[in-house]
Amino acid sequence: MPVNPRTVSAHSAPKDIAKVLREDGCVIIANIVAPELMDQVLAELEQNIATTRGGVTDFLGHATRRIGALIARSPSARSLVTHPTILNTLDLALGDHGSTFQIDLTQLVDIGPGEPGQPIHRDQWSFDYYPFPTGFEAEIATMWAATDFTEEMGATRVIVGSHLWEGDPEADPALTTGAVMSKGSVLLYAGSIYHGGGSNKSDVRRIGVNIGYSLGWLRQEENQYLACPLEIARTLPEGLLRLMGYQRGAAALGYVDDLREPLDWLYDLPSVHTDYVTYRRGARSLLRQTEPYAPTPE
Ligand SMILES: O=C(O)CCC(=O)C(=O)O
Repeated sequence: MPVNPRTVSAHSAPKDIAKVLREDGCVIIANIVAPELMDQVLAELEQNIATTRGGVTDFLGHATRRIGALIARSPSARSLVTHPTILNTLDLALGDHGSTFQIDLTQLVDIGPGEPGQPIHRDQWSFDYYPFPTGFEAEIATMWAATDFTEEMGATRVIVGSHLWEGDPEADPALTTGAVMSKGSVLLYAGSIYHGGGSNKSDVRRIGVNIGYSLGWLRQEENQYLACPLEIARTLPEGLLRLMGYQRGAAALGYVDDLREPLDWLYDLPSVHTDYVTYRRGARSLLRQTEPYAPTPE
């Protein structure tokens, strides 16, 4: 008998949200942002949505439009990426597995009427099907409801508890349930959980904003350095830049030229060397800096 994803309140403590995520592989946070914020995201992406066509494979969905580069294209989407409840939950859920974490991808997923269900999959398969140990999360995604998510409209389908399945068995779609939620709510789901976009049997579009996060030592799915022009990057808050990858993924991963932090490269600052322990202690907390970056040369 399929089990519904659990829903928690927007005022829940990150440790309680992380607990459900660890136990079930997914959790819905109800009404975490105002529906108007989601309208703003859609308005900022209107042109992109209007000029984007459906996908070319069954996986991408022929009646599904996917729009990326959300940090460059939608200033309002940036506040979803850096939402404190999400970052604090990720810190607990991903934190043990790396010095830091980063954005994996940003993508609006607009499922049109008549679209059949997406093949059920694990997002972590994108890491070349590496067999991560059961219970080890390398990636956690969010799906923000930019419209209501109903069963009929194609709410994301999940198999609660499947993040703990050993190996990669074939999943029976009959085991899935829809992550039903209202506009302004968010579904968090582990890279190891079986899930997929639902079939849209309604006559309206189901639109979600999919923002994924992965361990700092993995390659990002969406290349943030190329997806966001440098002149826009230089206007962004420090924490967001660090999440985009302008921060080493671990002490020696992703430095530029003379062992420089990518953020120092962005602002043409000299290199500051840190040892592994110092780096690991400080890196994750810096993701929470929400002010525009103000470089202070030595
Ligand atoms: O649109 C959805 O609900 C899920 C999308 C998804 O899982 C994917 O595209 O990998």
